[in-house]
Amino acid sequence: MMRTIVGSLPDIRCESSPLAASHTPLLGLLDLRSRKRQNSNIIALLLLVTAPIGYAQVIEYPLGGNIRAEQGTLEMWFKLAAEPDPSQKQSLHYFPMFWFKQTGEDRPRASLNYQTVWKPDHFHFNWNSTGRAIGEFASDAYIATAEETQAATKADALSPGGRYPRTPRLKKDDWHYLAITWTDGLTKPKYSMFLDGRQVLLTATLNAVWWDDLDTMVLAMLGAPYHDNYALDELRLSSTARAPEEIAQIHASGKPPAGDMHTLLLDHLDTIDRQEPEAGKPPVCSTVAEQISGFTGEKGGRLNGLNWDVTDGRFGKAVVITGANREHK
Ligand SMILES: [Ca+2]
Repeated sequence: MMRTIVGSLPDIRCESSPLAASHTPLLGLLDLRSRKRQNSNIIALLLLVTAPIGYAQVIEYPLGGNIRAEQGTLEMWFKLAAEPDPSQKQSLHYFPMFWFKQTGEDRPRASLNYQTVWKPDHFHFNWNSTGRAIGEFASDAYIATAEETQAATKADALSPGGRYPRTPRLKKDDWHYLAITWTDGLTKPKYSMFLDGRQVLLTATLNAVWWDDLDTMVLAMLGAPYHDNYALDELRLSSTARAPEEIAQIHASGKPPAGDMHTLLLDHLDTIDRQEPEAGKPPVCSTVAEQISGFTGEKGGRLNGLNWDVTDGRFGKAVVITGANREHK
């Protein structure tokens, strides 16, 4: 018997994902208070990057039919529940926000991470591109300090004449608009990142190809034990690398990205669908996208486990990925 409930119901619960309950012990290696430990911190960070233990794919979108390997744009609005705090010298945040992952592989092909590992009062956003064999970061990280007037270190590439703007500052509880574009995706991807309509990472050429078999790959929004909450809204995947001018215009318009001839996937995250395949089987929840390939019958992003909620979005409703593993509360 099939039953479908459509609505934004904060209390609906769905089939559990295989979430690992334990957190990585590597976190214990990090000591943010000691500059002398910086090198070992970096080594530990790299280990973290290549050992995604305990991360849960809270929202999964199939990539087949929904992304173009050669070039494209990923856009989303997001809202963080925490921000760097200079008074919390021992605070540590290192979390992947989303990744492209080949089913059956341990490591993601590419991921966007935010972290305060290097300095507790700085956000570092970095794009980690693993590819088939090697791991690499996309040039430098985008860094947003807690205080816009705060002095930055040379290592942060933010000294006078540095390459990257320090604004927009990322504030907790504020919605921010992220856009990532790529071209040459089958050879050496050229990657750019924009925040709130402004380019914050200059175009970087990477050696690692992110794709293999798109039909067995997913785009996954991630949660982990002790993960900060973050909310996701208005996800769009496009078949072209949208121009910086268009991205700025979209942000300035005050409207969500809309479907057009280049749109492959568009999910407002306004509606959750719950289906109960048959009695005794756990229900399956998904978002209901405005546009999705539907090759395998999907309605939108599949929602796994318990670590999500419906919340007020930048536009309409949104889905918030919650850090605590509710099954273990
Ligand atoms: Ca929405």
